Amino acid sequence: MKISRIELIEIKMPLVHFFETSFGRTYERRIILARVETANGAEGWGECTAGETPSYCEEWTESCWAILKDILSPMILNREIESAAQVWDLMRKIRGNRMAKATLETAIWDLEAKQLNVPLWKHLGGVNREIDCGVSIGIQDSVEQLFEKIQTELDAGYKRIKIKIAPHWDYEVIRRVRERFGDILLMGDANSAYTLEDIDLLKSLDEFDLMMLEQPLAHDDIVDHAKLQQAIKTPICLDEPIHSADDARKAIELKSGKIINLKNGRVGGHSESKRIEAICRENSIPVWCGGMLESGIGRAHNIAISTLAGYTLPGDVSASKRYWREDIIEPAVEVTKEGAIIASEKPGIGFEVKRDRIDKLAVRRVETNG
Ligand code: OSB
Ligand code: MG
Repeated sequence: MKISRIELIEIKMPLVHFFETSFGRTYERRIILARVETANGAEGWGECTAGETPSYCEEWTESCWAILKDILSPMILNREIESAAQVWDLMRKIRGNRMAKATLETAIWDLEAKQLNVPLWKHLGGVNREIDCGVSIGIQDSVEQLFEKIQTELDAGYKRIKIKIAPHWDYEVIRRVRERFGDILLMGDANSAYTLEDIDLLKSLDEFDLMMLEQPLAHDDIVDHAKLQQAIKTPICLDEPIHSADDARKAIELKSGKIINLKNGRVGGHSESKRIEAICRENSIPVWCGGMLESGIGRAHNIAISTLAGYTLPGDVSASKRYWREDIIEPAVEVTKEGAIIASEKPGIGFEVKRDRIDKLAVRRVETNG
């Protein structure tokens, strides 16, 4: 296939409720969408998962816009592309910038699946049409507010609750959540808010039987995490430092953690997610699909990749209405009363993209063709 047109569109969408992590609060998302098109009019959509500031990682909306527009789009445009699986290699000369790369890479996977007239999840090698869902609940203004949110999600059927933690919002909050909700599947995500100096506090969390503790230490560390894992019972789940299959291999070798939160954007797209899933499966390391407050397009890609065999734990991929008053896809992503999402049997990402809504939300647009 040949991509003859690439459209980048940035949209602005307010979240229905702010989302707070140890690195800050988000009220409104700035999301870059990519639409790739072939000469015969076939299209595919991808979403950039970078945040509004370089806080979760170095990439952010502005850096991704620049690199997508000036560097990556020209590398893809009018090139003979054998398959979506090869797109990663076409961008190999550019270091890092994986969220930007994933935007185009996933769009081309969608396009290819549509051309083959198969659902993307099947095209990626998925085996479980039904995926288990959990939720990620940000830091709240009060524990009562957190209780309310947890109750809402449990009532909706979600199978596991993740709460964000930070030094002002950890031991006592988790203790009260356990006391109030009993033995629900519960985990904490620190987004790198601690260091090894906090080892006593991190050890003390063992008493709560958390399903896992996500990314307690530095965003770029897998060495201290190995030391910490030796010292605590709670399984460590790595998020931020795993960018590639090689990173996953090294973390497994070092025993830096027992679980990986696998995010498409962070690793550069579906092809790298597939490689990481395979390595983790071979080593009996469970993976689950994380989220980056995606709009419907990124969410649909997350659903598709979550159907692979190695994604054995409930992920952070949940219903559109938890984030958006009105999503940019149709139907919106819904979760069953049993806390599952059923992947669509329609071709590609399996959802209709609401172009009108995207145009209404758009704050800038650029097109590369030739
Ligand atoms: O660490 O998993 C994370 C959101 C933004 C940045 C980092 C993270 C998150 C989430 C939200 O936990 C997951 C979601 O609901 O999309
Ligand atoms: Mg995380």
